[in-house]
Amino acid sequence: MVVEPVVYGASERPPRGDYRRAGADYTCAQDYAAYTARDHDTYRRLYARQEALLPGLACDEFIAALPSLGAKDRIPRFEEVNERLSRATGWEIVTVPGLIPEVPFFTLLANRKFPVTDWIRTPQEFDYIVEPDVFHDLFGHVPLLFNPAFADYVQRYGEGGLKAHQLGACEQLSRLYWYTIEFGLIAQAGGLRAYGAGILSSSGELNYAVTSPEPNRIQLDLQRAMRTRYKIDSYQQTYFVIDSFEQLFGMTAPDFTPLYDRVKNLSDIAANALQAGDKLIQR
Ligand code: HBI
Ligand code: FE
Repeated sequence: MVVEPVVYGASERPPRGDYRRAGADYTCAQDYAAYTARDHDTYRRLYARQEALLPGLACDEFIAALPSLGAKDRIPRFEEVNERLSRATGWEIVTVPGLIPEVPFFTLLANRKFPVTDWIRTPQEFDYIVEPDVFHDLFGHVPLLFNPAFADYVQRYGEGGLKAHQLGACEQLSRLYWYTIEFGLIAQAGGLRAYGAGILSSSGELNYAVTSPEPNRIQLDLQRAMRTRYKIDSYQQTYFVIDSFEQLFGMTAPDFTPLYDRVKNLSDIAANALQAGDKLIQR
């Protein structure tokens, strides 16, 4: 789940995180002492509920890597996760107070650093939260960084983001992020499975994305995804499907510049629309 870093006017509630803690690169230290027993219990409950939902819905690689997060009954110390993650794929998670601007975000990814928010939602927000908290970022995003092909894709996405920023193509690239890293589906031997963090960390959308007859499911095409608008506060109306993480990595090998040039002159596609040429994927 990604919400644009919003400038909070005086009338709106301030961002959840304390950005005064952050340095120039927007990273800070995980404030482990600040967690209350209630915070750890919220994490334990979220983890237990989501783990029980995974079989038959989450991709094989996610299920295999999840135990690498370590503790289930408390919020893990990020440095504990990093001991395993850095050995697996050379990635490390860094702490951020919340959503950060695009260029610092892309810069971190390009350097194999994944930004993980360190605060956790309140019990009242157990079922839904607008901004990414530590459960969304850690449970949703980090396990697949243990998979080499996916980890390479995320770094290449970060490198592409810095290029996109120079070309004024961030909107197109954020759609690609949304429809892969956040809400992507993958076709596996057992059937369709989720690999996107926004799906994997959601108690309701995980079953919906993989099994509901309502949404469109389309074979991933970069241009099509970059043209497609998305919703940030409801289940997706369209999901894009890949065949493997190696395929996803391979798709992003060529320079995106000609792709941006084409997409910029084409109209946006509504989140629920189908287009001629869409390769529909059946559940
Ligand atoms: N910041 N912490 C954080 N996490 C994200 O996933 C994130 C972000 N800032 C911007 C962003 N995602 C999206 O706009 C990307 O498409 C760039
Ligand atoms: Fe996310």
